[in-house]
Amino acid sequence: MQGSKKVFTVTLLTGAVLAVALLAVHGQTKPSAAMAGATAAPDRVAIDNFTFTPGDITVPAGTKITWVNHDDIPHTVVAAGKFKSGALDTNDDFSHTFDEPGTYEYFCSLHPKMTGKIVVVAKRK
Ligand SMILES: [Cu+2]
Repeated sequence: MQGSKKVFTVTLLTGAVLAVALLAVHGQTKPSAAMAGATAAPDRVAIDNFTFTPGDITVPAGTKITWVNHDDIPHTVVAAGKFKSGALDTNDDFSHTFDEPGTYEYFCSLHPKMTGKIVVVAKRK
């Protein structure tokens, strides 16, 4: 009797350890999957130190991109014939929704060396 009770206890303990191990593995996969989802569709471009960051992003059609000026001088966001912001002062933002797939190169009309690119791909089903 005493012997079988011990075996039963050990079995329970092993089960508990396995359950914890499984939970730990499961718990680790969840945040990384969420992070992959977050990086797959960036929708903000910071303007910082005369640079668009990220300068080159790929998004699915229908994505609304928002630029925010973090510099203490004005910048603009211009893609000839496609979209054009006014002068953005510090912390001002400008948004444009990209419905059509294509490559959109843009620049700052006040500092034409500042350039960036948005690549819009067909929406995944
Ligand atoms: Cu500028």
